[in-house]
Amino acid sequence: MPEGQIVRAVSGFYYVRTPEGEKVQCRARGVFKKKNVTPLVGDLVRFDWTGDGQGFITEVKPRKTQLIRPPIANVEQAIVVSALREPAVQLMVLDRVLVHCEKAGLDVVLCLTKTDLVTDEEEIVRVRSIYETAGYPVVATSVVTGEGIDTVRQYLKGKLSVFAGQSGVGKSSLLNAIHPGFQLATGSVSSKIGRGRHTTRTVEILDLPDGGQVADTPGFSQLTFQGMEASELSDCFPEFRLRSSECRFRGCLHRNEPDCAVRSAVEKGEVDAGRYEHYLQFLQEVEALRRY
Ligand SMILES: Nc1nc2c(ncn2[C@@H]2O[C@H](COP(=O)(O)OP(=O)(O)OP(=O)(O)O)[C@@H](O)[C@H]2O)c(=O)[nH]1
Ligand SMILES: [Mg+2]
Ligand SMILES: [Zn+2]
Repeated sequence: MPEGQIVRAVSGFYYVRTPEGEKVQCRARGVFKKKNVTPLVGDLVRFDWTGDGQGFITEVKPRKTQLIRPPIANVEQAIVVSALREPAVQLMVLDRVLVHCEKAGLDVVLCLTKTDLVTDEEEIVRVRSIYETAGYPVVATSVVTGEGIDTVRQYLKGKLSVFAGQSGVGKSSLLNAIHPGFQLATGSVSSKIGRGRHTTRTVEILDLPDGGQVADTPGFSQLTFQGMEASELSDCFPEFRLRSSECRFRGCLHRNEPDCAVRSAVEKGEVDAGRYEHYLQFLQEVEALRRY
């Protein structure tokens, strides 16, 4: 039975790329709906030919990783994209995206875009240092000056990576700068509300000329912590994860517990106070979701 990878999904159709490079338009059998499995872009699947050059998916192979937003399977690395301007940096939104990528077990590279619009260099240094201290590689980029583009290109080599971030932060623009052959549509940012216009509508896996694959994805607006446990949340902050074995209590939530290594690191300025505040906010959200 032929096999391949779903590289794109549009209104009930899945585009499966075979090892020979053929793209086959497939439907998924009703059986997946019953099992409550929805095939995702990135899934490795088996399919049957339907006779008219199309196929139907009969089996989805076990996933190595799975991200809900954006919906994609089997990526190893997330390039989390956040603009410095237009839209302005929103660290709480950024931390939400990072938590979701950590929960999915992905390697993360943080990309701060549109440096050409920032006159205050200090601001870039400040944001960069927050996330480098947390343990993330950070690249500042501009498609106008070309800053950082080659660095991002290096991170993408030989892997399947997903570009994730809010609408308008410049994911598709960055991908076009990395490989002009992609010719992805890009959109303007509304000056009234400072948000993107959801130009990219589908998740799509693209091949890079130097090896590796990238998925461009639509920007999302809402990210909740549905299905997350309080204990999982603290592990989604790498700088907390690193210190939690030093807390007095196992399963410490780093809130009011005595002798908490995370809180003491916040007091010493070794863990960013803003990240810690966001954690406390997320923890409340997680607890509220579990109550209802
Ligand atoms: N000045 C400047 N503008 C940029 C840069 N990167 C992207 N833009 C602009 O930002 C706007 C949004 O870019 P897109 O690439 O469409 O953003 P996106 O993240 O793909 O947005 P969605 O597809 O809606 O999720 C466009 O007007 C781009 O020209 C940059 O480095 N500098
Ligand atoms: Mg886009
Ligand atoms: Zn603690």
